[in-house]
Amino acid sequence: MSDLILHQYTMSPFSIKVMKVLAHKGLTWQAVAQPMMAPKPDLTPLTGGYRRIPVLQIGAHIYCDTTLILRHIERLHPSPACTPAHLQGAADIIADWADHRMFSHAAMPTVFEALDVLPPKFLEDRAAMQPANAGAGPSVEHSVAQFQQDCLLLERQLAATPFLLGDGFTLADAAAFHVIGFTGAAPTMVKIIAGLPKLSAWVQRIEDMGEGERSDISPQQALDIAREARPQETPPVDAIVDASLPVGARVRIQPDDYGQEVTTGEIVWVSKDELAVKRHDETVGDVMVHYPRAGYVLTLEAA
Ligand SMILES: N[C@@H](CCC(=O)N[C@@H](CS)C(=O)NCC(=O)O)C(=O)O
Repeated sequence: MSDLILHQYTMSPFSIKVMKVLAHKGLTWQAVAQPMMAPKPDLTPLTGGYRRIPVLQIGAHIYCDTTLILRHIERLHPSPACTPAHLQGAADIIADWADHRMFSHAAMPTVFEALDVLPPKFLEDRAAMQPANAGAGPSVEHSVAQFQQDCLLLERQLAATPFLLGDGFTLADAAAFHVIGFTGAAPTMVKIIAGLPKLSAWVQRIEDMGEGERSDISPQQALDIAREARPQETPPVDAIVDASLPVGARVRIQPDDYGQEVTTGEIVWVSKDELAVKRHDETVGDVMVHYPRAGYVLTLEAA
């Protein structure tokens, strides 16, 4: 039985990003179905507030955000590598573009065209995830036009190489694919992709990869696993001393883009790109929650 537990839901594009890497590595993993909308009473005991999906659980360790989830899976299962070392920086930069820029162009038009397959109140739930000063944002028409431009960039690269960074699948493909795959319920977006032959063939290649060796467990089983495990507090070899985030201090962690629910915990260790905090929850006991530093506002609480 694998100890990788992915909290996800079927229509979650960011979960697909992780699943494609699990497939590439041929890994066995367990899926827990979480709700598409808040509240998430079987998730927040683990995260302490963070509501976004997916979340990776390994015993009493909780990993938030796909950037960190995939980095951690790579540490645990380095072979086969998701991305060759000489392409890692480029893949990270493309993934950041896909996760933020391309996703922001795809999200609104897709959701508006797929409303009949989404739960009632979905729009209210997603509107509440935006920061108060977010404003109305661009029109649907503008977002579609920008998504088309994004697809042209991908088509140009895929005319030269079968995958975005050459002959093999990398993180760049996982990230771009999850956005493209998400638009599959929206006829306007499907038409854009269908008009681009190299992109369409690449979509099919990645769909054919599957999702690794998946089995499903219940949210309660996942909570039981966390409660019965103990977090390992030994810092990793790349832990650093950072005067702005001292070990033992209490810190508030908040996404800087959307879904800004706050997690609070005691700092156990920090590295240049990750933070691990300890929390106690009455349902699951002691857990350690891990965040990437990129994309998160970290604020020390007054002592
Ligand atoms: N930066 C985050 C973004 C995750 C994200 O936006 N996930 C979507 C689902 S695919 C989400 O959480 N939507 C709101 C929700 O599920 O409550 C990551 O890479 O994990």
